[in-house]
Amino acid sequence: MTEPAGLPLETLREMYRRMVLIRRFEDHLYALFLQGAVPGTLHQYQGQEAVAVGACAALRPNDVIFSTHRPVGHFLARGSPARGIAAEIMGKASGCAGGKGGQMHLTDVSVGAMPSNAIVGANIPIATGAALGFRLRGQDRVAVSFFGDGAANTGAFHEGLNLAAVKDAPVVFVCENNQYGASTAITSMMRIADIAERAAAYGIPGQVVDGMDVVAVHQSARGAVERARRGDGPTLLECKTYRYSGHSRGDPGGYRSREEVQRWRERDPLSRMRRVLIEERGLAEAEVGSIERACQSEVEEAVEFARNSPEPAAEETYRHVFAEGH
Ligand SMILES: Cc1ncc(C[n+]2csc(CCOP(=O)(O)OP(=O)(O)O)c2C)c(N)n1
Ligand SMILES: [Mg+2]
Repeated sequence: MTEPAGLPLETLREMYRRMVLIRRFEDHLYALFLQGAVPGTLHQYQGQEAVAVGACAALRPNDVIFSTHRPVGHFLARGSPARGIAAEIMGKASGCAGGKGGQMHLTDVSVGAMPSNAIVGANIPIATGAALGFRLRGQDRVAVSFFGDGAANTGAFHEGLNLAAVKDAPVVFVCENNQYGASTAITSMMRIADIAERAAAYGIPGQVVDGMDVVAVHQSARGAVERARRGDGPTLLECKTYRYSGHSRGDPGGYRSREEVQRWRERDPLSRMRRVLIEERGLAEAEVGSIERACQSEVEEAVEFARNSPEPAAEETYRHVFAEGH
């Protein structure tokens, strides 16, 4: 574990809280999905919590994040309320996108969480464009693009990184290498061991990060965000991580061995942080327990809110399709 001594206890505690919130939220949604209460599918984030939380903790309120088909962790880490996310996933009018987006298209501009994009790799040039816009307007803001290992093989990745590099755009590319693009192992899709190496092709720094260690992610993200804010340009962070679930809810994950999943679970980011809080930072077990209970209540309350919310009205169907007032 990266030495957390430099970080205040309050920061560590809050990072732990957000990771627990994500885990409990995702576990609860899975149970609801099995009961048939969730329309569509789910792309879940259990196992990857340290990446979203470590990176988002390095941001200021007016920075922005761009997410993917797997956005729940990013949105909760950024501070988007669990209620609006739960309601969106259940297709309700009170959802953060009015129930029109569903699980893959969360949006909460009020916290700088831009509409998530389910087209693999597509947010990379978009985040670059947003960052370039900040720069041209002389704004002191940074954009973060989260994407997977699969996205690193799309054309958008290469175009986006190159454009960001030549323009010194204030963007941080956070590649969540969870070892698979759907059912395809990364080892059968790339000849290189580290995606971070690709940064060299664009003349920007690339760094491999332990994505199961929230402190490591946070420290690397802080460095990259500071560099971007200073005007020194983008960074590629490759966070090595793992998703415990299948790719989406219809996927039992039979292409992975039980031992492999177990090996990664032994490095669980929540258990690690829990140990640090109690054993290294002297937080009482009871206090950690109360953080966990509070997260559970927050999730249950959010789901109750979502369940009791109305469906969107039929007249809403064509609203937000075209820009209004132009
Ligand atoms: C351009 C495009 N191609 C294919 C898909 C179908 N698809 C959705 S998610 C996914 C795998 C993405 O893998 P990765 O980028 O590693 O993200 P992860 O699911 O592991 O988080 C694929 C192929 C898509 N949504 N967009
Ligand atoms: Mg992947």
